[in-house]
Amino acid sequence: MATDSLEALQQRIGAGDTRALARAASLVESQSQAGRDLIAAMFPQTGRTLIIGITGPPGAGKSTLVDQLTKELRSEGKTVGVIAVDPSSPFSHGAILGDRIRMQDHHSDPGVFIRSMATRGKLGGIAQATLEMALLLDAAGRDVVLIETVGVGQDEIEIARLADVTVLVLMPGMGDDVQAIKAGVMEIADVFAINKADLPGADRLEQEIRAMQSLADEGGRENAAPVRRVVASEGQGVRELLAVIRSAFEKRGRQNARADVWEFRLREILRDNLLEGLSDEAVSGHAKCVAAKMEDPYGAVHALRAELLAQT
Ligand SMILES: Nc1nc2c(ncn2[C@@H]2O[C@H](COP(=O)(O)OP(=O)(O)OP(=O)(O)O)[C@@H](O)[C@H]2O)c(=O)[nH]1
Ligand SMILES: [Mg+2]
Repeated sequence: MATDSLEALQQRIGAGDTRALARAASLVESQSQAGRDLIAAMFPQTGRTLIIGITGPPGAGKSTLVDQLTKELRSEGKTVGVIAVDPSSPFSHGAILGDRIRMQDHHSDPGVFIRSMATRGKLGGIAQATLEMALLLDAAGRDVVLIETVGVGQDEIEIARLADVTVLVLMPGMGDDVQAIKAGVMEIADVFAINKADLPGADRLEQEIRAMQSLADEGGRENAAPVRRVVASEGQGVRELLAVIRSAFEKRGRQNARADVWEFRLREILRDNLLEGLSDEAVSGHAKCVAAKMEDPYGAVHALRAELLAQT
């Protein structure tokens, strides 16, 4: 892309032009250099957006909550960007499609920009692409960006941590599932949302969360992540949840919170960037050699590094 058109695009995005934003989103989505150049150029304008990560097990009501948070934010006059990420499954495009249909209420509203993203079966990349999309929306002046990730595996957790504030959505009746997902997942939550509080079992779920928090008990009770009940399908408790999300971010101190988040983001970008420079075949080729004891692991890493350096 010629420099002048990149500049023109930058100006239009800065002015809040939704079509320019859609065009830039495509550049970012295709992980093109032009997309990165654009974000780098617009980076000084970023940092005003509150990026909220919404994660949790399938069916907990994340999309319904994203929809309700969007409604609430729009009623405040705030502009919103929504990124729906599916890092793990190539089969759940149906879910994302369903979410899109649900979000159609907002489709005629230029104050809501929705983008869904899925992996293309490449090593790494999705965390970086998600972050780039969030930064683009930030540069474009969106007040709040909501990132919904599906599932609670390692990949999803990493993506959730790219946000300024991470909300873990749980629902009653998961029984021992809470136990199953607690390892490594509970810690990422800045805020717990107990959704479907209209169903039986919300009390028990809240007790389980509190019990886990007191086991971890890192910074004492007042530092424990707040727990809020919502009925997303009815919009109940959504305003309160939003207030809690905002204060969770403010409480850590804006600058500190940002530096913490950026430390994580930089590691993610670095890792994705490095992996991006290598083909899947190169990595799996060395893996086969190491498995067959034809190469030691450090030799493999050395060879892969040499391959990366040769490109620069
Ligand atoms: N009873 C009840 N049902 C709800 C509530 N919120 C959402 N649901 C329903 O729960 C189902 C799943 O909601 P989604 O918002 O699609 O859940 P999700 O977490 O986005 O699901 P995935 O993206 O597939 O992981 C839908 O049928 C919703 O209508 C609630 O507060 N109470
Ligand atoms: Mg969903």
